Amino acid sequence: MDEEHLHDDLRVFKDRNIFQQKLRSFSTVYLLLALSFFLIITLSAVSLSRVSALSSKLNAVRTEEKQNQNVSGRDFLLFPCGPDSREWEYFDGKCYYFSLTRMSWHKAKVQCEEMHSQLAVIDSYAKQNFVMFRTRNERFWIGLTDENSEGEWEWIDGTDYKTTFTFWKEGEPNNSGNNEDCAHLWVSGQWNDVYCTYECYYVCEKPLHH
Ligand SMILES: *[C@@H]1O[C@H](CO)[C@@H](O)[C@H](O)[C@H]1NC(C)=O
Ligand SMILES: CC(=O)N[C@H]1CO[C@H](CO)[C@@H](O)[C@@H]1O
Ligand SMILES: [Ca+2]
Ligand SMILES: [Ca+2]
Repeated sequence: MDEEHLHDDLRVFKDRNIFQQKLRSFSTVYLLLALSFFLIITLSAVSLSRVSALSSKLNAVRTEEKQNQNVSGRDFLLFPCGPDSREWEYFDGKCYYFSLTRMSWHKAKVQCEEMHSQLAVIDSYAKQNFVMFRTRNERFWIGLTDENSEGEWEWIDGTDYKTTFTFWKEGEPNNSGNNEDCAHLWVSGQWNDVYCTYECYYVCEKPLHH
């Protein structure tokens, strides 16, 4: 009897021991789980803060770039035809060049073309007004000729002469000596025809490019 009781006790003890062991292994698993969870949280927090640090750095670089652009943008507002070229003046969406040297109409035409422009086509009073204010009473070639057919004036860009603004001096064009086929601004900015090999200043124009 006594021995049997002892055996029972031993069994209970064994069972409890197994239970405790199981419990211990369970808690190890839980501990590991908790640890990895904590690790994941920490890692993601670290990477999140890194990402935000990076993005704020990126933003700083971007605003710096924007500020740089602003400076050149402001220059561009002040000098739409380019801050580096004082020769080109802005008027109504275009850039104008008033030459400092004199030459024949054909040479002037080529000079304008070499600067990616053309001899000015004066197709409105506003444009005439702007150009003649700049040229004063000096003679300046414009892009108008009747070389192809006497008396049939043509703008070099194909603008229709017959339906467009004109500003001839009274009595002009007179084709003096049967040899006046190129037009220039004359006294008070009024137009005159003169022989094309005459040497005078010239006005070029080009569209406003960036
Ligand atoms: C014709 O035009 C020329 C300039 O091109 C001028 O010198 C001359 O006086 C004009 N002739 C007449 C008759 O108006
Ligand atoms: C990006 C850029 O064009 N930056 C310019 C801003 O303006 C300054 C001064 O005008 C120039 O030196 C930069 O090159
Ligand atoms: Ca003529
Ligand atoms: Ca004339």
